[in-house]
Amino acid sequence: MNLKQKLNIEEIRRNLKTKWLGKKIYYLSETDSTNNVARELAEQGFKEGAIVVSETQTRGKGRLGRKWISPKGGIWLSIILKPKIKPSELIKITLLTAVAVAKAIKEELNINAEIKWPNDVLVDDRKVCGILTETFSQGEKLQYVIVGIGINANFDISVFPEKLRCTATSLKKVLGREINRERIICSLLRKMEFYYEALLKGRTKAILNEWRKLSSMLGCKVEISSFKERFEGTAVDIDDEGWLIVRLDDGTLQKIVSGDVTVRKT
Ligand code: BT5
Repeated sequence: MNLKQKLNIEEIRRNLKTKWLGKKIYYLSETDSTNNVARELAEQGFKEGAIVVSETQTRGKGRLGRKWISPKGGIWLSIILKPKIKPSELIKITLLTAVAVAKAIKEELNINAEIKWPNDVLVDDRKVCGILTETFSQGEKLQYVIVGIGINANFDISVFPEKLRCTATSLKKVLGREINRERIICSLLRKMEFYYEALLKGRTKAILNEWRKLSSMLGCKVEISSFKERFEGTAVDIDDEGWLIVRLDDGTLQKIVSGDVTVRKT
């Protein structure tokens, strides 16, 4: 990798307009998973708002033990948070992160980014970002939350296995040029701080409304697959808790608390 391709952490520090988020940046050129490093740092007592960013990950993690492909040129970043919220509210952290990512992409790059419940950001109907929220508790008490954000930024999608090339994309592919990763990171962290503070102040409704505006799936036919079951319906809305509401073909409404969603746009 030449020097130009490396993240300029000084530039991020200079341009970051947050109060507390990202004020401590732990930078690595390679690691297994930034979420794992962030966890170690949280265990060592690193404060809320510290972030870990790596040029590449050798064992990037998706949900449910899935693999996240993390070549050089991407944005692989984890944030330590210590929210005083109920475990049932954690989904809202994933949702507000998706809002922050989608807005940062839209505003900085002038392209359309949409959110797919619960943890994807899409461009041109393909996944450009995934979010992995992991929580660590002691007994009943939530100790900290690690929010992992993976954005396919400056690499060609030829690095993906063939199957993924139909469902995933990169910002470089969409724009036909490399983007300024530092700017995206600064914008994303600023928005993340804003929406996270809104959550702590109880302004959930405003966050969920932003989510609705950015969602590509409400009103669409969806297929839901979870551990136990697989079914089809129409995505109607998210409720006040952030769970997805699906209308089944027999008219009944079902609340989805976890699972994978495939959107059928036709
Ligand atoms: C996610 O899981 O979408 C969460 C991804 C979180 C990645 C970040 S990177 C920084 C931090 N450190 C980590 O170790 N993780 C976080 P899920 O919804 O389960 O999606 C995983 C699935 O997406 C895989 O099974 C593949 O099908 C697909 N996939 C893998 N790599 C991808 C990529 N780079 N872009 C798009 N899709 C990908």
